[in-house]
Amino acid sequence: MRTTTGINSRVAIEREANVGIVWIDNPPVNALNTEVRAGLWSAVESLRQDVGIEAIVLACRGRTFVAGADIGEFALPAKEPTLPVVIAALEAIGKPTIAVIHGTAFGGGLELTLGCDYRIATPDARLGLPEVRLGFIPGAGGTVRLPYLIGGLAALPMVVTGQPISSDEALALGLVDAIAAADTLVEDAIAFIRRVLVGGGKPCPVRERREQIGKTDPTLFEQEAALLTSRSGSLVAASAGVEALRNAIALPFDEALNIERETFETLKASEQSKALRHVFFAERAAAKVEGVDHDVPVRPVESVGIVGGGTMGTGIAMAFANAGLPVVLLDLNAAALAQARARLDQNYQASVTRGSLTEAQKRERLDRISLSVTYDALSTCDLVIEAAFEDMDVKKEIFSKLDRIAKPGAILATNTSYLDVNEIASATERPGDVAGAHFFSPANVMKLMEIVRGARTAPDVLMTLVELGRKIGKVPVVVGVCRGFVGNRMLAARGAESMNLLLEGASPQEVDKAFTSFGWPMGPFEMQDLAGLDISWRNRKALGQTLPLADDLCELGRFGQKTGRGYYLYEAGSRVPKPDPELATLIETKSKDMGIARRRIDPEEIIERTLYPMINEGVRILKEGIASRSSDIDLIWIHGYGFPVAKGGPMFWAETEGMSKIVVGLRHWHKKTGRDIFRPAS
Ligand code: T1G
Repeated sequence: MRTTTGINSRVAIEREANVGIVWIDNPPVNALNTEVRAGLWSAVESLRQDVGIEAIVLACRGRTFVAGADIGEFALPAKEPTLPVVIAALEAIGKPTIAVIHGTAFGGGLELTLGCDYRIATPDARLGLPEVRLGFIPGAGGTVRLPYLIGGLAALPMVVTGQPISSDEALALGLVDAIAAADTLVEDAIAFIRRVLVGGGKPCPVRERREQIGKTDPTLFEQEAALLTSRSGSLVAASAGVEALRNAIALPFDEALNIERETFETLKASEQSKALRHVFFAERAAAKVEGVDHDVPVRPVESVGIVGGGTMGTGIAMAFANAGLPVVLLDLNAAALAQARARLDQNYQASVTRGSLTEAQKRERLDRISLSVTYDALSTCDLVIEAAFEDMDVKKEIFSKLDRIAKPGAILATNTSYLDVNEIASATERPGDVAGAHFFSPANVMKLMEIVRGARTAPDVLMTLVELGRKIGKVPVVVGVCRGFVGNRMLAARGAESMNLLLEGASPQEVDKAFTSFGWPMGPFEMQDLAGLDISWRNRKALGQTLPLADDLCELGRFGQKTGRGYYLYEAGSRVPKPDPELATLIETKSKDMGIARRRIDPEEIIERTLYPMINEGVRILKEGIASRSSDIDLIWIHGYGFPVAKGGPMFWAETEGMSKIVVGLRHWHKKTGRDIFRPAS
């Protein structure tokens, strides 16, 4: 007979003859908050003293094993017992122990399992140390016990990239000892530990197993470490993780453990970590749509139609096909469709060449995308996304056709980047089913999905798009209707000033350098060359707007990489930007014609004059209710435009700089340039 004793509200002990099962129950993800740690510590103490108990099983209720320390508690001073203390007590319990893993054993969760002698997992479990993504290193022995168990080389990618591994991989590495089906998991764990008892029953703590770590090849380790850290961006935690592993290899166990904890504490207090934790919670907050009941039933989406076979249309098609959904790609122009087919093939082939996709996977994905020149092919789709030319009349015509052809209940979305979603919806008899689904180029890569809520968009349509976005690996953010929505509206504020900087004396490479030094993957001019200058030019012309210099470049046919010239020069077949002396002359002449005196402009001025107006626009967007939270704006800039994630997004960065500094800066540049920098032309 089994008896259960509650230790506190989060931890209980179940006794099954001579085996004690410690249950953790802290929904939703069994995070190790103070109460769980206190409960675990008491449970371990109680079972250590219990002479009737010979072995211990550690398991979790709910959907997952422990997903880590409670990130929400990090802002507060750590309370006793800390996780290292709990794990040390478990490790020293003097009886064989086994951790039972289902769902995710992440961070402190995985470290907790390393305090046990054995680990058993379900086939679909994932094990990882994602701490680096939160800006610190594991703080409860992960960088020491993991390499003890699986070797320094195998531990390296887990610590430096934060990427989890599957239970099969864990089994191959010796991180788990057995795999068991979910419905018999705990019973199998009990049977496993009873076999250990029969076989002699001595505990074998990880700290005493130095065999694998001793085999770590130092040359290979350093080579791999250099490669992985170079790919990590400027994350301090990535190189700190490597250093912690070096310590585990070279130093005595306790010494390495103490240094790990000190580094963890220092990094936890860093600005980078605060920013990354902000992003973690921002991503979860964005899934909650203001004013919409979270439990509203979503519409099933099992097939997707896309109108328009251009770059965006094909990118969006790939995003869905990659996630396993069948797609119909429509273009009325057969030649455009043939080009789309070639582009799809080329893009997938590039992944095969890079080694990220197998030939068979490429086939499978291509087979999921069928091409069509007639609208009838869309009649069975659950969702249709229009990705046609950016012109209101064109879009309205498409939506009125979709209204006639799409099945009842189908969601009709537009990928417009600027236009009024309400006006587009008015071309249908079902505005409740219409929303914006704004992807970012390249749509199969960039994670942002701006979901535009029209005045009449139905709540379940919004929730369906949010859920679907997450399913295909995007970060969906719901925004309201205005010209350019959140991202492009703020981009316009930045664009106007970056052009003025060129006219006043900065070169494109100086502006871009200031951006990359700030942490952006590329500067605004390199980005425009990549995207093509002609797109915004066409857009300006349609609106009767002009932008000095940018228009001049387009009139000269300098559209960027695609024409070999833009703000930079590109040699045939190369994507490497080179400064162009011809452009320098062109800019100087333009400055003279416009009567603008040229001067040296330093990187601080470049950053202030481009980012401050953008932040100012962000504040205005919040006041207008176009974005519901400032953290939504941060996500849009991180996942759609490459704002450095380690700075937490423009609004978070502005808070850390101090909003008053931004306002003072804006006033200063307003006075100095004589322009209304608070309301840049857009
Ligand atoms: N702490 C606090 N809350 C957490 C949490 C955590 N570690 N993980 C998830 N949540 C909340 C989340 O905010 C959301 O809340 C709900 O759980 C569901 O999450 C000492 C220092 C586990 C794979 O980094 O990767 O251990 O919004 O929507 O898609 O070395 O959450 O519903 O109110 O994401 O099923 C290391 C982070 C911590 C794991 C589940 N661990 N979490 O994904 O659901 S540091 C992590 C995840 C550490 C030690 C250190 C994912 C997930 P709400 P969700 P999901």
